[in-house]
Amino acid sequence: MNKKINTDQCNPSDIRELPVDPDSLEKDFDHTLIYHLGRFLGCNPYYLYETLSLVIRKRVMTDWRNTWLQHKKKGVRRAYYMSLEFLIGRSLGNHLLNLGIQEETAEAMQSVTNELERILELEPDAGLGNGGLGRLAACFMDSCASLKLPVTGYGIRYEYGMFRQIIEDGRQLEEPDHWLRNGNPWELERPEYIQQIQFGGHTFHDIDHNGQQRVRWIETDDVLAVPYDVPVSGYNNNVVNTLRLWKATATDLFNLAEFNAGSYPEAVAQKNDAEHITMVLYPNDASECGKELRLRQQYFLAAASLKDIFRQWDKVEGRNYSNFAAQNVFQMNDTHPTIAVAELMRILVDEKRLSWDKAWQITTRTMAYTNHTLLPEALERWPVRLFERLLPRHLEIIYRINADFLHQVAMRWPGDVSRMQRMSIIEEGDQKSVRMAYLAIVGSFSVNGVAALHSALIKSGLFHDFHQMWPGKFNNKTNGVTPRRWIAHANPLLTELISRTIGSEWIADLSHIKALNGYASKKSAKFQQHWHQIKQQNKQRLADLVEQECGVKFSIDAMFDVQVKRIHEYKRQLLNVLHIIHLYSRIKHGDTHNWTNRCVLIGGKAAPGYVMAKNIIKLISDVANVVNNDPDVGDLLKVVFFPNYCVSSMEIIAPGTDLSEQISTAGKEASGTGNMKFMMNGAVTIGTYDGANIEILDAVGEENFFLFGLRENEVEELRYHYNPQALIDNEPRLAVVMGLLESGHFNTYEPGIFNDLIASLKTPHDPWMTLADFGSYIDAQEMAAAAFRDQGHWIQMSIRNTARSGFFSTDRTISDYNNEIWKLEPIEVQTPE
Ligand code: 26Q
Repeated sequence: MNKKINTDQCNPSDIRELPVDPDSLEKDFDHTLIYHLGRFLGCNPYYLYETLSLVIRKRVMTDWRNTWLQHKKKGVRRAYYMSLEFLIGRSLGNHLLNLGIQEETAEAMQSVTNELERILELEPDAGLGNGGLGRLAACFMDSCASLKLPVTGYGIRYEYGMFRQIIEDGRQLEEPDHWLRNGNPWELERPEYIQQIQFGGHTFHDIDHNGQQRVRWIETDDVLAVPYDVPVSGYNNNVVNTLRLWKATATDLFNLAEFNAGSYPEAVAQKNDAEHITMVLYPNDASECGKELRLRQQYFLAAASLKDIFRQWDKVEGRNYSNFAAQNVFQMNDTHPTIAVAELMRILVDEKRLSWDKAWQITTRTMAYTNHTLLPEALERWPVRLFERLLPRHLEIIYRINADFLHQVAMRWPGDVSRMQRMSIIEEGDQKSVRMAYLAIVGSFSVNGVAALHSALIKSGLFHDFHQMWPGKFNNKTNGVTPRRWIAHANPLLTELISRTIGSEWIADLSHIKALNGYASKKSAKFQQHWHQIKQQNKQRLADLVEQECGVKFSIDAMFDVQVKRIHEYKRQLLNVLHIIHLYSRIKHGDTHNWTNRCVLIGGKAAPGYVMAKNIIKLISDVANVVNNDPDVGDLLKVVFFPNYCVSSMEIIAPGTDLSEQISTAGKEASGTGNMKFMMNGAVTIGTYDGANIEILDAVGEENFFLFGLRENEVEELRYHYNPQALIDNEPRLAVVMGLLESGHFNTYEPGIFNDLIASLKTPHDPWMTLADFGSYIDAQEMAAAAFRDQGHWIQMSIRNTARSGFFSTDRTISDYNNEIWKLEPIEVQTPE
């Protein structure tokens, strides 16, 4: 075979690295624009973005290819991050940073624009995720590449990502996010690796010619999975890892019966059905949805990814799986891909013909599960009836797994029937269902939570029985965020100051950022002045965005007080609103001595079916409306609901924030990661003792953090005698706030529209116990306001927050995953001559 066209034997030095000097980039830009896109300067500026992306994509190709060749060498242990969500955001700016060609590119683009920034803004966000869990997956991919670890991401290429949020008359409307409309220069379709995925049908048990039991899954409705690869560049290290996203299409085998019956269009229309599987991301981020299409998505991802891994394995190793567990590890991002446990068993037993025990050994040595929630209502359960119809073979496998498991439980706790019922993977009842979290725990060698408190609560509460059975399985991996996107890319001014002051090692190893501590004392007045100037510039950038999006003017001398995250009762945006109403009422009463001007920004999406969350948005908007238009208020207080909060808006919001709101009911927020982005950018946190806030507090010290509220154990204790009415009666500030809220003052046109919200605050059964924390929240806000008036001191707190954020880099998180779970060796990728 001609060596030049045999891509599998292609030698790294065969592919030349393309030049990255400004002159070459400019020439390639012109050439690509004209000869590839067939357009000219002066075209729609989107094409300039597309052209530049293609030019930069060519610059990652060599490293991408070389990294791939290194990873597929025999004997390289690899990890696979399986996630229904990868909330990537924009890519072009991130690649420029990682490749170290920001300046060269800006210079090359001089003849087109002197504001490269404007071109980068034309890239649509890849919003393939809901929130924290999806963004975490994206930060993990960045850190894996930057740490040179052979990790491949597997996900779904949703045609429509997270919906676009429009605010009309204070209410959320959802618009479809057709992010692929203009194509996606960052993906590479790989039809050569298509997989066929089965659904439905039934099982057929017989005996093979060796007298062995054999199960066939037959008469299924099949769908094709087409992989689209997205490059993930490491920071300054020649590594480019792969995120492989699957799209569903119809098999070319049309229904012949329909064909012959003359129903050609009906037969072709099946294509549509297949493509529905990857059409849209489910926008519920914390409740089970029980929809068949969702389970189809989950199985589609698990099956396509495992088949892809076996395709590669069989090519190199043949049908010998004795080393499979030594060389492969799957990290499941929550229970969403957990059907992979049953699918791996099916492949090993039914297709590869291993014994059940051998297969189970391999499965439980390769699977690892990360839990992201403590809310019991968010644990996924699927009706057994649905499994019977969609995945009949997997249901049999799950039953067998459960029988073996319950046998173990019975051996350990003889006669403890209630424990068996509690721990069973199958939940009995009028609607039998499969508890996916239990399947994940039983099928995995590692189960981790995402912050210290969360991991402790998993062991003592949610999964207590399982922890008793297998204490060694359970561990903590405190979340992080990537400092490349969240400081170096999002905050170029601060990046320049930090690097000029302590060198630039912090970008690749954030533990170096602690050197900034030395600049937080009185001696470093000059540095602090620079720090302040940069914060003011970032606040202006945010203020401009707020004016453009909300039509409200923020003055940068006010404190920028920000809460951005999904809208949820447990995250307690309502508590924030109560504080706003408290401030408003103080203004109306002339109680403004020692005042700190504030601009409050709240943003986030509500799940479309979550009525309460949508009401919260309406309340915030209505309160904002009254506050912003009251002449008595003026600059003392401004409030906005920021529409369509997403990754690219956070890149502007975090650097411009003074005060970061992390105010969930203690014990409910698994970790939080927005809290870390704010901290890195020098915001000070006001927060409860919850999730990773605790570790942030630990890192910065109480003097640089506004802590308030009940602890997790106090919340649980109070539940038995929670009396919100007594709190209102005994706390005049709260009585005033509730009075104003109940008076209809914030929406005189629609009396009673907030009755449900008010009732949720006042019921003794309020699970989030919002009013219990009101007093201490207001006190903490007062302290924050006072602290902000001493700007010199505030700046020092700000610097200390950034300086002590080193632990919250996903490089640290991923090192922990690797040292304790994955155990991969970093793989060097050399630059070719
Ligand atoms: C489940 C079933 C059907 C449809 C949708 C879902 C679904 C989708 C997304 C359920 C949950 C999610 C996302 C959860 C999430 O983002 N959790 C957050 O994860 C972060 C990263 O670990 C933590 O920091 C947050 O505390 C946690 O809330």
